[in-house]
Amino acid sequence: MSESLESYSPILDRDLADLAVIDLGNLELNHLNIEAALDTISQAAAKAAGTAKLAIMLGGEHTASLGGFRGMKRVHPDGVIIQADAHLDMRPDYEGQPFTHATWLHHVGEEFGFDRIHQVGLRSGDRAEWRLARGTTAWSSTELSLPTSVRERIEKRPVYVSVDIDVLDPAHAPGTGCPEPGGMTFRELASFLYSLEGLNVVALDVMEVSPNVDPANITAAAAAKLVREAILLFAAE
Ligand SMILES: [Mn+2]
Repeated sequence: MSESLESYSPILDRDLADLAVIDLGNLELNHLNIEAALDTISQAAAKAAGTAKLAIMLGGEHTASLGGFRGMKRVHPDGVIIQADAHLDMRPDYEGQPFTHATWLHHVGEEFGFDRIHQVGLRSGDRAEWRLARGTTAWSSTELSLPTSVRERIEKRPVYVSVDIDVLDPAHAPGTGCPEPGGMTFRELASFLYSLEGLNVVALDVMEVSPNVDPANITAAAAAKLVREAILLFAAE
């Protein structure tokens, strides 16, 4: 979808043509078990976070974000995460599996501390997840915004932003595994992204984009534009 997208952002008045953008290619994960796949993702994320001003991952199953955050933390031990998602993803296990799109953030909390976690745009999860989120995370909200007090606590700490495309309303992103009504418009999500300017965002992923269930390519178009704006926002001076 990026081929049909302009490299210039009129809102930011910046152009991808002025930046060095490197595609590190796809990760071959299909033959790996989940632990090995997460290790592969983590190594790639550490390499990207260690060399680029902004490391980006595109997916794909949201479990991969656990590997992405692990890799980013190797380079930036003080890093925190901001997740924009319809779902809390905080179950301790899901259908008997420890590592899934519904549990990956629980692992982030257990491995690095639940106080590293900031969640926005939430509107789905079971009662235990909501209790855990409300009791332990730095911020968990149904709103797509971060209060000033939360921003001030993050200060200049390195930030990993994880966007589940299902934070958008299914009307704006129908091509995803778990569409959840009552979501955001693309403009609202872009505005949230712009609101993060000034934070030290060093890594970002956009996950759960499934073009195969979206014949109109609305979802991929949204993801591509969001990534362009993110690059121009956080990687350009
Ligand atoms: Mn989700």
